[in-house]
Amino acid sequence: MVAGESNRGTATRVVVLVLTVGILSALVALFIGDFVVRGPGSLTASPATVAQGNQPAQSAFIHLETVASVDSAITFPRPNDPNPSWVSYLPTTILKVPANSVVTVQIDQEDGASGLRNPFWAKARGIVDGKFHMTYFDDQGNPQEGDFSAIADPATAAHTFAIPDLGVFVPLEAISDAAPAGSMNVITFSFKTGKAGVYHWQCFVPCGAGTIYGNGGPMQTLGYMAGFLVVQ
Ligand SMILES: [Cu+2]
Repeated sequence: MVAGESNRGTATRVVVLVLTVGILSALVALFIGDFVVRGPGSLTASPATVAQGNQPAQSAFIHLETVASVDSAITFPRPNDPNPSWVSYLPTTILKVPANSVVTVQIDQEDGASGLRNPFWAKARGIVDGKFHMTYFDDQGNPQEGDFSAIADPATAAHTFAIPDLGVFVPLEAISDAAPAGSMNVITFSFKTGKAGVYHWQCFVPCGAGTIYGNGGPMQTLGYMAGFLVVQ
């Protein structure tokens, strides 16, 4: 072997190595970029428009919807979702709210019952006055309204709205089988935020139908049954 051939061999190996590293880097960048682009957007609380009795001056309002499948949304359609058949909170699960304030949440609940595995979560906790307001449909399909500290039967929970680190747990009653098509239960409650921080929140009903124990898919994916409350 002459020296020239050896140099050419080395040069070829270097070129192959550089190309390989370059291609791998590009793939990693594409993967991360795709995740960032497709990740859930955020929803910033708007100033509260409804007087809430004795609540502090600083207050905020968040409007959400829970659906049996993303493609059946009434209030917040989310076209081009990668999982249109998944159960979900809408429009997103990344919620931005002010620190040291009262946050009022309205949830348009349209899903049927999955039931709570632990009846403990049927009781509301950590909310202002200990009660949530709910308009709903009874067993006869008649519209009803009232203030509740719990849902009567843990088996009729569709979802929960829970922020464990803030002690907030709210059960969401399933839509009655007798309710007219396209109906929703509207659940409203308030909770207080303290210091700034990022708090995980999630649903505690194993509502991921078709997954192991109902705890896969939408229960494990940001933007469906879990998210972050950004207190700022
Ligand atoms: Cu759920």
